[in-house]
Amino acid sequence: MRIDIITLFPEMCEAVMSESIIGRARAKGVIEVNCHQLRDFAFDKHKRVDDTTYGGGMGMLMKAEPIALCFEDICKKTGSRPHFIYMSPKGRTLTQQRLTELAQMENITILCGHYEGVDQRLIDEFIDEEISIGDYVLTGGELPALVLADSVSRLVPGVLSDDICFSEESHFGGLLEYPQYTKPSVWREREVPEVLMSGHHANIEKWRHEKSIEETKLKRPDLYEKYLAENGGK
Ligand code: 58G
Repeated sequence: MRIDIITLFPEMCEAVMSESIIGRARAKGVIEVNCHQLRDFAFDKHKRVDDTTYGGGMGMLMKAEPIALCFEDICKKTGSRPHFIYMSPKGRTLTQQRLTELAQMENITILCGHYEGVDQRLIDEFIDEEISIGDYVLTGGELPALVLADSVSRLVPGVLSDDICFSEESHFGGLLEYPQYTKPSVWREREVPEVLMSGHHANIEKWRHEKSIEETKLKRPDLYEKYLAENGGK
């Protein structure tokens, strides 16, 4: 998969996407990430990427043409028309389900907005999908774009090592994950649940499933209700 990010802060995006698992996946060539400086596509003498809004109001908006030119350059470089996503609080909230669909795509391009957003005509002409990472407003689209790039990348085959492989659905089949423990077996007088030390795999499975249900009922009653509706008698 190839991910292109259009931003006024390419170094910020580059830095985040160079660390840890994502950085390693890029080095291995399993994913390709390119961060583009939008200002390089502003061809007026002041390299303007923003301007005042028609109809008044105090805010500034991002101009359409630099974004269009940057995206068209990406199309030329990829020899394709990538799925073009705008990170926006107006978008549909990102879910693990949508991520599994996006992970099938060969090329995605992510636009990071600033100021009060982007000229609506750019959205109407080019944007395939507006995505939000949650109901709150940030100063820029970079953090949401990086959340999307990270969460979609880890679903691409070869990005995660076998021992940290992901579960197919979000929340482990509609439930929250069971509690987990590592060494030492006693920490500050707290012991690891005995069943986990028993080596009895059937009992361990049963305990984990019960804990998952308990945890979900307590912390996410909305998910628990859905789970009950789908798994009725069981
Ligand atoms: C209102 C305010 C509309 C994504 C700002 C558009 C982007 C939150 C999210 C904007 C974002 C999210 C300008 C700054 C988009 C633009 C950007 N804030 N919830 N802010 O995913």
